[in-house]
Amino acid sequence: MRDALQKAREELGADAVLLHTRQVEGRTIFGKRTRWVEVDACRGEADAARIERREEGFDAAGEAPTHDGDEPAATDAIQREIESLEAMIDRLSADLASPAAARGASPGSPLEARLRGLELADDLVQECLAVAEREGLDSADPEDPALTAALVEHLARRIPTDAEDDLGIPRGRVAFVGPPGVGKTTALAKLAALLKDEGRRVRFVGLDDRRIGGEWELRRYAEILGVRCQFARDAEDARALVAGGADDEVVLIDTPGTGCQDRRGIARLLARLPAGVETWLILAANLRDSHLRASLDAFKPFGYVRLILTKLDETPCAGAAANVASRSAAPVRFASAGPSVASGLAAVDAAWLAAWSLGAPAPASQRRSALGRRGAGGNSGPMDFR
Ligand SMILES: Nc1nc2c(ncn2[C@@H]2O[C@H](COP(=O)(O)OP(=O)(O)OP(=O)(O)O)[C@@H](O)[C@H]2O)c(=O)[nH]1
Ligand SMILES: [Mg+2]
Repeated sequence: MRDALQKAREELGADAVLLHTRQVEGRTIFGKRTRWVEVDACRGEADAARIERREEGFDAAGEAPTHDGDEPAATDAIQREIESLEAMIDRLSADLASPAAARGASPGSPLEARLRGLELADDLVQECLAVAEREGLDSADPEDPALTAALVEHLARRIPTDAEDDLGIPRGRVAFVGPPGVGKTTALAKLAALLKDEGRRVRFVGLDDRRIGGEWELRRYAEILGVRCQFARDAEDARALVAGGADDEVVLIDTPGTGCQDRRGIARLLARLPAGVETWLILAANLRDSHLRASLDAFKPFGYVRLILTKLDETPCAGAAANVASRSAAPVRFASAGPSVASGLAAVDAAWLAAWSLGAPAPASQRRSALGRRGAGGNSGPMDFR
């Protein structure tokens, strides 16, 4: 007991008080039987009294608890935890109300079964069924070309797209943000390769100081592509690097992966991004639908103007493309399929995304060059990477 008190005083200070002790039996990692004493302690008599009152389920005379020392910080942390749990519950409720719940119900027609099989979001499934009914099309034959064309047309109208005269080819300074591992750095390198093919000057600025190897990956891509590459150590550095350089240069900014629950990481990245930088959100089509939705929300403070959807080759649920695209106010501008930097990034638009999600071929009129120009030669067509 004396040892326990001594240890508690070393950790918590001279006025440490022991609350509970209990003997515990167990084994060491080598399997030998052992016993130890588990000790609960706190700082000073006042804390001990407060803990006792809480354990009994009330605060003295119904008074609001007084805060001192670290308590406000702890209360804030608990508040944040509660908010994040509430957000999680909201998302789970939304999931239950849509496709997952619907999977439990009997899928009415063969068309409904097909749409749910593609994991199209519930609201889009209902709309497609309504279109089929309104147009008098046969829901028993989901392969019917007239039905497919009507559904592609409907979904395409639900997806925001770039204006004809604004192809969304990055100009100026563009930062790629998004959750960890979605393919931000790869998409950045793929886009740089396309821009270089068009004779554009490209420079990389790296802000990824979080992941071991993040800097190396960008540097290596830069070497392969013959692109200048610089790394910013802090916000001031980032401002200077991004502001410098030629006016006709495209500066592509690589950022650390930031989880949609990581509010602190998002705030930190926002503070590091220089003003005047356009932000694009990168999402992977193989993420769960609830994760995609949470990411669309979590990155709103960046004011992202375009999306890139990656890993289309890795997802079994084609519907993810229409789900993401229809929920985002910013258009999905490029889609990526495959890790190779030399290929697999193509400009896409609403019609293409709708066709992809329904497993239909892209309309011939939508075939464009890799960067999205209509009629530019040598286009293999984005649908080739299905
Ligand atoms: N199959 C497939 N793999 C991809 C695609 N894009 C990227 N990858 C792979 O996904 C992994 C992660 O790619 P990165 O570009 O490093 O992802 P990131 O978002 O920059 O990752 P962090 O910086 O760690 O957040 C790598 O193994 C890439 O080769 C894609 O479209 N399809
Ligand atoms: Mg990266």
